[in-house]
Amino acid sequence: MKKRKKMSLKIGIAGPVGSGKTSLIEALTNILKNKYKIGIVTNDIYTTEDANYLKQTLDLPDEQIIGVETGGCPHTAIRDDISMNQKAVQELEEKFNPDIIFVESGGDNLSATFSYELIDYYMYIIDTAQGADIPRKKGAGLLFSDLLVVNKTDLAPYVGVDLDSMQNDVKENRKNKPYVFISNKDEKTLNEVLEWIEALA
Ligand SMILES: Nc1nc2c(ncn2[C@@H]2O[C@H](COP(=O)(O)OP(=O)(O)OP(=O)(O)O)[C@@H](O)[C@H]2O)c(=O)[nH]1
Ligand SMILES: [Mg+2]
Repeated sequence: MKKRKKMSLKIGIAGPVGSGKTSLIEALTNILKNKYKIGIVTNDIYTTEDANYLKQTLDLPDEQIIGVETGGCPHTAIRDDISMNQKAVQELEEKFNPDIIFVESGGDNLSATFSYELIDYYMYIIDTAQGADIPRKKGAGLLFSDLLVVNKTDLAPYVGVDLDSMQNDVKENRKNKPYVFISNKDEKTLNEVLEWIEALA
């Protein structure tokens, strides 16, 4: 394990419902866990479903995964009143001193963003099956996140999405900020996300 004297690197993952936030955390953790100590905080409105799923599928001690049940607007819990998430992050830091903590937002709409009081950097994840026009519709996460992830490229042909044209729209709206197109079903496409994380860790 890499030794860190400073606080954990906290990476937020926001994005619309079902875009692939939990699946991305699962895939990244499976690769990163051999080199870094990982902690995970998930947000769901009414349950701890995502945390329960990750506890079942990941080879991590259950205590390193905390499910926050926000009980209300998912924006609020990651941007305005971040106290529930801060408590979960602090618990992980005090007990395990993780190198990296992933904080998954509850599935939301295009206006979700993280407070930088809670995380150091955040990804915003959309997917091709939501339609090619999503990048043109903009939104704070899409424009300003530290990394934009366009997931489910494997589904593009089935939903009539032209990836080249979507890429042009993403490029135009992101200006100089980074973005990646990935498919969680194709592990090698995760490399750019891994490189982005490792450059910060
Ligand atoms: N075909 C395909 N399916 C994917 C991909 N990534 C995720 N999925 C599937 O999409 C569904 C939703 O993925 P999740 O990871 O649960 O999405 P999420 O953003 O965490 O969802 P919420 O937490 O409910 O907002 C699951 O059935 C995944 O298996 C991908 O790249 N390609
Ligand atoms: Mg999820």
